[in-house]
Amino acid sequence: MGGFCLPSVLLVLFTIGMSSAHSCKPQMVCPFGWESWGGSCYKLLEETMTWQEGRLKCQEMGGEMVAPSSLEENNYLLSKTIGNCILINCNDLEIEGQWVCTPDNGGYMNWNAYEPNGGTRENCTVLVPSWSGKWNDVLCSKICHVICKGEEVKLKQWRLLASCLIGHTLREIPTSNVRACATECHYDARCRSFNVHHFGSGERICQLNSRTRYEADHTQFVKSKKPFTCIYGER
Ligand code: GN1
Ligand code: CA
Ligand code: CA
Repeated sequence: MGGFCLPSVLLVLFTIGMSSAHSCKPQMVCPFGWESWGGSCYKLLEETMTWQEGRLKCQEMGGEMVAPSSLEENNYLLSKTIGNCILINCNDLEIEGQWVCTPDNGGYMNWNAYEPNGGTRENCTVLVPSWSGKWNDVLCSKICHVICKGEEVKLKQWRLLASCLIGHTLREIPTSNVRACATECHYDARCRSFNVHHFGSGERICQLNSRTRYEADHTQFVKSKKPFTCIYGER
């Protein structure tokens, strides 16, 4: 449970991800399923796709297709790699030979020897694992892996109560802990509160709710039978 400010999240008052009076910095987190590296968050997408599709997909997920700004970051991407190319968010579509990267990566480039060489035919960029991560300009229709990059965010304060809100589930996620559930809720614009159900088997389920207890019928806010079989969280 590293990262919690209070001695035990389930024993004392129920607040997590907080910056409390002393000894607690605001906790920066990546969304569930994204990996934290160098103060940013990264996600390797499962499917391969074109450069344009990769840009859109990453934006839909609240990030940008990655354009590394250092050799360290380039090597990090290389270490994530499966397959034979990763799309890089740099292009010379507008003006041939004038490479533009998004978001601005400070002008970092890592072209392989004799690249870029494709003239007006090759206007998109890939990182080539078999070239130790060096870049190649390629056709924008080339199908490659995509890594999205996003910002770490402050985990907001959550009030936790030994209850559950019934009947307003947006979606359920198995095998989750309270913090992961809070993070998941944070990243779902529709999520207003969450429940974590603890079952006898040790299994936990994270339920994202479309309402808080104030917006629901009070009979739907049910006290946990044993102390922590159900935990409800709201901001
Ligand atoms: C590939 O397939 P070929 O050899 O014509 C590559 C070029 C590289 C070149 C380097 C679509 O071209 O971008 O510059 O190898 N084309 C694609 O040898 O990946
Ligand atoms: Ca070009
Ligand atoms: Ca090329």
